Amino acid sequence: MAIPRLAIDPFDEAFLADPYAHHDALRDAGPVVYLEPIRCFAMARHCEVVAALKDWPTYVSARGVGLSDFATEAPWRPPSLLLEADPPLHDRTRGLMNKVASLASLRDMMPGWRAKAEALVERLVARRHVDAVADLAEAFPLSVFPDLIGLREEGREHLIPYGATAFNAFGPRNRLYDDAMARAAEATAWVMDSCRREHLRPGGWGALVYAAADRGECTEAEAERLVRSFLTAGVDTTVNGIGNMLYAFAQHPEQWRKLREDPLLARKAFEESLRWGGTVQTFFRTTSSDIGVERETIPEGSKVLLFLAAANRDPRQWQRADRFDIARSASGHVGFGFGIHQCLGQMVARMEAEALLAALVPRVAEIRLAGAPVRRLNNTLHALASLPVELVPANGECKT
Ligand code: 4IA
Repeated sequence: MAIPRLAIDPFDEAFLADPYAHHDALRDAGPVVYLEPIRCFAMARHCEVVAALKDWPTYVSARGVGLSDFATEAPWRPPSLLLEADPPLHDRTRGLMNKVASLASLRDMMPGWRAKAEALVERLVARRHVDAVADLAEAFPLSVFPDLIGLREEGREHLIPYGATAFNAFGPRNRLYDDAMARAAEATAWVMDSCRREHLRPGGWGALVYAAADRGECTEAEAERLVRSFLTAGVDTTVNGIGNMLYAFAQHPEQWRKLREDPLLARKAFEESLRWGGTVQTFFRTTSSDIGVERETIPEGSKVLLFLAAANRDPRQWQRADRFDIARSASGHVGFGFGIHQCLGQMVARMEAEALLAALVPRVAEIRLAGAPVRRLNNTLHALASLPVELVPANGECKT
């Protein structure tokens, strides 16, 4: 058996508009495939994706986790000290950031986040017809996350466009890449400037990174770049994670009823929505040595595309993988990645989603689709531009 050569372009706009329609072909072709249009290897089965993510010495990140190879092409921005780094650098920065993004500091935030979610949802239920993207999926994270970091107020509207740019930049130089770069200058400049010590409020996670620099755990310049990681990774991801979750419930009203009957399923529901309709669809690694596969060789220095979202619906791993079922155990999903790079902010994402669900469940009987959802194409993210819904008010019949 040779490595199958496929003509599939996973960054083609038809693919990006409906990636799930193409995953069977990728998974069924073999454990490793070669994608002719982008000239790189790829894996879409759960077992192989997890194995590659675990094996960081072989599948490295420091040459970039997009299609562009930092060994031969200059990155569009200075590389991330977390995402685009390998041990030992990665372990030092990650250790520092793990302490900043502690569960304890998040727990303190939760009552305030819940109150904000409740106030938002009450306003929206009164309006009844809303855009679940702008009004919920964007509005809620933007009302809590920038304050968590301690970001200055002015210019926060640049956060989502900056995220969209960064995630498009992991793909090939297609139209999405070029359009993002053409519009990137202002948002990028604002984000870079916002990472400076003097622009970060005391007590926020940004200031805590600089406190680590003061203790000698990193340099001032590293602190600035680490704060940038929060701003790149923390907004467009949670926005679309929440958006995709609300869309999943709009498509599966019986699952929303199930959640209302048992609100303790909220945590599982968010995990299942990440498995079933995840935000981060793909990531690359680069091979650090020749790897023997199927009597062929993946040469050293090859880009390998990992289809996280396809792994998350691999029927080899999950029963009825295509079913959105909030009561199942989605644990083992790779929506937050896996291994040493697994999402640093995953608890932030969970707490945002849970605060929002806790506000919605008792107040909303049904999240009813009220128009055609519009996708926002992105080379990495499964994103929504708008999701018109009717929030059907609950009449106090809910158990909570
Ligand atoms: C960074 C994988 C994604 C959520 C991500 C994007 C950017 C960064 C980290 C993670 O800039 O460090």
